[in-house]
Amino acid sequence: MKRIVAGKAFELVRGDITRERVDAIVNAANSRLIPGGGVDGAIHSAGGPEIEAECRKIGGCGTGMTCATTAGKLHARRVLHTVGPIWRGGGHGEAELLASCYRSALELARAENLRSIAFPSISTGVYAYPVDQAAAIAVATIVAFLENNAIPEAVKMVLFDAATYAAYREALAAALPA
Ligand code: AR6
Repeated sequence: MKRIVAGKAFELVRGDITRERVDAIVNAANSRLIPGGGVDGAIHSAGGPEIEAECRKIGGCGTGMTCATTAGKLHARRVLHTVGPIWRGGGHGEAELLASCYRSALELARAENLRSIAFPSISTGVYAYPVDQAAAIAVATIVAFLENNAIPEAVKMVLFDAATYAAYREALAAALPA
């Protein structure tokens, strides 16, 4: 599913983000930037040890914030590690922190002139954020950024399973009817 927002592409696809050829691949990391499971584990195992070495040097990243490293062996220039909130019922600032993940990653991409970027569904795996709510926040934040900024020019959300893809498709259809 694809939409054009202020001349820029916003696309949802199903797949494995480690296979993307883009300027920036976003990782759903943890605040210590220590390789974990899920998409984080997949990115480190496909990207090789250089990514972990840079993560170690950085030392950590706050929730809602994004830090950049090399992309190692991935077909990308940079990995942008963003730290999603752990779902604790919704009353602990989770929505604003999740929006901040997408915004800070997009701001870093703009600052580093990274023109294409791929996101996974941040926080909806191990961190247990309800996917319908997370999808609405992700879509709204990305659309607002594309409306107000020239770079990145292409944003792709790479969604691993059918239920996650369906949630994002509904959110995008609601935000931007065809
Ligand atoms: N490509 C795209 N999406 C993927 C891939 C992949 N290769 N693998 C899994 N997903 P999660 P979180 C999806 O748990 O909830 C780690 O241990 C997955 O199906 O990876 O933000 C970190 O170190 C789900 O839809 O991230 C942190 O400790 C989505 O990616 C913690 O998990 C996010 O699931 C972060 O948890």
